Amino acid sequence: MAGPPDDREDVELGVKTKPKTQRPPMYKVLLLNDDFTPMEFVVHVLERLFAMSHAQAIEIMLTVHRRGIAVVGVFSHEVAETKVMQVMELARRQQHPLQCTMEKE
Ligand code: TYC
Repeated sequence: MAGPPDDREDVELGVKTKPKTQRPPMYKVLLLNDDFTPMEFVVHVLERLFAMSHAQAIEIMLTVHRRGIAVVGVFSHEVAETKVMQVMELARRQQHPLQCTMEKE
């Protein structure tokens, strides 16, 4: 910064500088349980769209099955929206009632 400290524009104008630690908001992608979607289909979706290992996918699927809901990943708004759409589209094509949603972190 050129000049003495009180020459700085933000000091003179009293403009608040945004903290450097500010990050864009992130979104949790959530998978919901239902009584009809086959477990293997949920595992397949988690492997294919969330790049999980088979073991990880089984673990998350079982968490959703037992607890009703689980976070499957945290992404930017755009990526989260795309993931939700892809899950819903795969489920729709196979006529499974699987539900996926997103929520601001
Ligand atoms: N509850 C389903 C069953 O017993 C399996 C399931 C798991 C469905 C996770 C949805 O997000 C889900 N077949």
